[in-house]
Amino acid sequence: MTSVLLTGFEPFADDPTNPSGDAVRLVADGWDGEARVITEVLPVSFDGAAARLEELVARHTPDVVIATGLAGGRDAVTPERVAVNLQDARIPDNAGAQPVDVPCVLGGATALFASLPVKAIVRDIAAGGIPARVSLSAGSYVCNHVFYLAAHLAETRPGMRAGFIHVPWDTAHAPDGHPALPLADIAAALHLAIETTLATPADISVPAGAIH
Ligand code: PCA
Repeated sequence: MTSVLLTGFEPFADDPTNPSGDAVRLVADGWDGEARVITEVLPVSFDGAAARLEELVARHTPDVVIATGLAGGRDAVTPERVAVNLQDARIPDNAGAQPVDVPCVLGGATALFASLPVKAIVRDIAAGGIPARVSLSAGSYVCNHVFYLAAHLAETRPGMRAGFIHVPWDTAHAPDGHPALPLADIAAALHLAIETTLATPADISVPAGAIH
């Protein structure tokens, strides 16, 4: 049976909740598809999240890994296209670590692409009435780190596809005046991302780049 590992994150910085972790729990509760979906909420810790991800991939040997996290301030669900081999933390992680200018994987490629069909995912989420667009930077904090490791693991595991989706704040917890989406929409978007990935072996070719 096809299996999908879907991860979110625990809260970090000033936020009491993290919509990625909350949405992943909702997806698990509502999943009725053919594939087996394994969900996990990762610690916001460079070392802790990486170790947990490696353990989960080794234990479950998923066909697809979709990691997700919060990008507070974004106004859309954003599948990430590129992971960079760089940890440069503006704030300490939840374990107190603040790596600066350290590679995610020593000797690894400078950057790795997602192997999810990011453009088809955006198309299908947007068709569901939820704002979505491809992102070309996952930053240099814990989310990028987990994304890079997932993409790195995918390189050594033929058949495994991996990527990352950043989500906005959820409406109930966004700071005043900031963009947000209802948690149910964020969960629906992640559900669609799984379905699209399973139905789309190769991404569609449509423009989704950015001029800046
Ligand atoms: N967002 C952070 C880390 C955890 C999360 O949900 C990030 O974008 O790196």
